[in-house]
Amino acid sequence: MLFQAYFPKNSLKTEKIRHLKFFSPNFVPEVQPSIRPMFNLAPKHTQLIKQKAQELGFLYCGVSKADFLEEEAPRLESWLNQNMHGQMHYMANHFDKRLDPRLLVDGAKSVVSLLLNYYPEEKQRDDTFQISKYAYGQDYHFVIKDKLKTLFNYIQEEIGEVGGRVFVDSAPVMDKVWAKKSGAGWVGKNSNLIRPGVGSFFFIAELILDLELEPDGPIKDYCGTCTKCMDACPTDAISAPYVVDGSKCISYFTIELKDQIPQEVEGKFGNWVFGCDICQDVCPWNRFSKPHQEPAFHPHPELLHLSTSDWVELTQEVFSDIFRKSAVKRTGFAGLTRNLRFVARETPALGDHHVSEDLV
Ligand code: B12
Ligand code: SF4
Ligand code: SF4
Repeated sequence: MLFQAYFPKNSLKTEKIRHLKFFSPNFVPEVQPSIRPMFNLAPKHTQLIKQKAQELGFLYCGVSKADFLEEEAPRLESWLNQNMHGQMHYMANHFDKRLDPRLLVDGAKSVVSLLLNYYPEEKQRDDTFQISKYAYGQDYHFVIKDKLKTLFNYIQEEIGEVGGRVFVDSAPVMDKVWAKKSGAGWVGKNSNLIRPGVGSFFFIAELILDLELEPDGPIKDYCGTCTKCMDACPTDAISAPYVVDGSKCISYFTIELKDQIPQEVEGKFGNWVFGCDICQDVCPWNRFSKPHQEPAFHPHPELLHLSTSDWVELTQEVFSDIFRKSAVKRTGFAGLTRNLRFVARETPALGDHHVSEDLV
């Protein structure tokens, strides 16, 4: 028997090692490289995690080695130096941690990247104010965090004492970069992660673990000569292929900016009042989008049918009811009405609906 060859039965020392180390999940015996693969548990553990992630409804689960993001460091630095984060001051914090997961989790060895589809079966009517599809249902932070915790608990039950943390947009982690490294897709010219045969309407989350796993490799970039997203962006926020100037993006103005929306972008928002999906809607890869199967992401039934005048007459009460658990609460009622006012004033071509003087 193989075990007996390394741990002769009547050795006291061996018995001690058996108890202390052998049953520890991270234990890799110090043997000759030619024999080591027999004890390499990384493939088995990786498989277990991927299988459970699929059961939990994630559309992809991939692994990368926790390491310093050398290629991204100068890009992030230049993005920040050009003030492309605008008033998103949190983006300038924790520069070192954002580039190295080992500074977030002691002894981190692997980053497990997970994708969760949010593409809705039914969309809002076209002739009214629009909110991004990602915000139709319940706030993804809570929905995904629950799933991540379930996955992490499962790992600890099945594999043993594994240290780590779960992340969904909740800490300085470069979600897209890790997902790209794990083979989930490529980062397109609109700077979103795109998965072949799926598109880009999904969230990204990760587990950073002190467990050795089998890394997946990145895939190729399939943008080719296409520039549809750059051509369609109404505020020229895609300042160069693969670079989004966050401070010029409609998503920033309508969700992140706390001040008044500046005059120079008046008339450029179309009918977007919370986020913007334009550079994803025009992306040819999103023709492959299929509706999600996540009940928590189903919209409040009233949301899909709100007309322009319903939006304009929105009260705090209706807002609280429709967006009770939604990410739209991030702007609050005051923020959303600021956006409605801005768009209603500058976009008269919203159909024949009368826009109330209250908002204009
Ligand atoms: C800040 C932020 C924003 C900001 C800034 C956007 C941005 N592109 O950074 C604003 C508010 C504008 C925003 C908008 C949106 N966001 Co956002 N956002 C984030 C956040 C918190 C950080 C992103 C980040 O690190 N930016 C910093 C810059 C430096 O990174 P970057 O854009 O990836 O820049 C890379 C490129 O510029 C590239 N690069 C630079 N030069 C060069 C040169 C070459 C040759 C190459 C190849 C690359 C390259 O390198 C940089 C570093 O990797 C992430 C969550 C997270 N923790 O990661 C979500 C996240 C990126 N957002 C997300 C979403 C869904 C959106 C919106 C679609 C929401 C909406 N509908 O309104 C829009 C999309 C806008 C867009 N086209 O990017 C998802 C993306 C999912 C996906 N499929 O990719 C994320 C991952 C949230 C999540 N956990 O799911 N977002
Ligand atoms: S989300 Fe809208 S504003 Fe932002 S980069 Fe894409 S198209 Fe431009
Ligand atoms: S629209 Fe074209 S260039 Fe832009 S992300 Fe999609 S494939 Fe790439």
